[in-house]
Amino acid sequence: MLDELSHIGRDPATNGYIRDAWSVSDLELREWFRGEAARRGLDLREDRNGNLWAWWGDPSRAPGVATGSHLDSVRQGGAYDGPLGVVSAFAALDVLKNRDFRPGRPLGVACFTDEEGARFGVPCVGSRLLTGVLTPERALALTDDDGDTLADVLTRAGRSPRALGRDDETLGHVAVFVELHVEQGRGLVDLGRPVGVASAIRPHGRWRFDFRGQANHAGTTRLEDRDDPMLPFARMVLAARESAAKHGIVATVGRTRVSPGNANAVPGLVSAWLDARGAREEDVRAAVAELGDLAEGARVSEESWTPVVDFDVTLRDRVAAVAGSEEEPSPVLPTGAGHDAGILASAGVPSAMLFVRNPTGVSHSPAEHAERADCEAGVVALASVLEDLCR
Ligand code: HGY
Ligand code: MN
Ligand code: MN
Repeated sequence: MLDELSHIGRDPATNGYIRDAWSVSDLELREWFRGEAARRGLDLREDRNGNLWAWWGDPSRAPGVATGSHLDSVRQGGAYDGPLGVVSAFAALDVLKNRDFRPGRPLGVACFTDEEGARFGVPCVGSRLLTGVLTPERALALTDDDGDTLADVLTRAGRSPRALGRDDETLGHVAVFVELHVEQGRGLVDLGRPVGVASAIRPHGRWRFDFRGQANHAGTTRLEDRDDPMLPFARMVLAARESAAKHGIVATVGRTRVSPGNANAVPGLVSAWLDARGAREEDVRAAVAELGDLAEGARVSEESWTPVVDFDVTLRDRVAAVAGSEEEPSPVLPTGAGHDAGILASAGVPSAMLFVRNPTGVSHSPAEHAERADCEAGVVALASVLEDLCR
């Protein structure tokens, strides 16, 4: 299945993936999902927010066990972040069907829309709308670099923008959610283990900084006459690294937009997005506040915030014992990466995550990789976890 997906949205120059939400590639990936569900005779539903659910059994009769992830990617992302969880979900169902397993409760495969927020800037749009932590009004007004709003894009994709919103009926279908994901870090490779279980998702957020100046000629404007926004922007980037080190967090500026972007002119506006994450919310907030103070005159707006997620301990330990063994449970480790499972957990849906070893730990890069044997170990572990939860 990973091979079947490998050509969709791949940039031949880099082997990186560009799979923006609701792009042609995303629509192709959604068609692939529908085909896989149909091949297995699963009952496919697209919920009001565009998330896909493929059920074995009817969750409206009794809440079921759902497993899955996302298919969209960051720009120039890797092949595993997201798709590994969706592919492993279908593969785990195949393992159970081949064992003539009859689930005691409905078993579903989920594919959340727009997890990365690569196009509209907010991560986990599908799960945040589903759980109500993102309002339809805010979501529909989100705008991409071409000036298209999510409302425009949904309409073009044949969806109704007015349908968006918290979806208690769909939430009610999910008694427990398990997301398998390639590890985005070196925890498992350093432990020498193929599969792990998430203990927590560290708090993290995204802030937009707008530095305004005065556009002017690069050759004829004296230095003392300049109001160049590139300078406070540059100071903020360097200060972000210092502040992160001081507060024991991580801070990244990976996206900027210089307007109008002439090589021979002082820019009028520099926008920069700060991604800051840490073990403790107060450390992240303190670092961002410092940067806001330093960037006086800049407009700073919080684009998304995800509080700490501590996964349900009983479920976590049950999953670790089943994914590993009673004698040697799978290792339990935190992550600095956000996931739909974290959004569901924060909304009160018992959730767990399985990680599959990433030999280099590299992610959000074409270099992201997972060994086939580890991917298969992940499927076997997920199948055992689903079997246990479906009793
Ligand atoms: O950015 C994240 O933490 C996740 O990969 N969406
Ligand atoms: Mn990601
Ligand atoms: Mn992901």
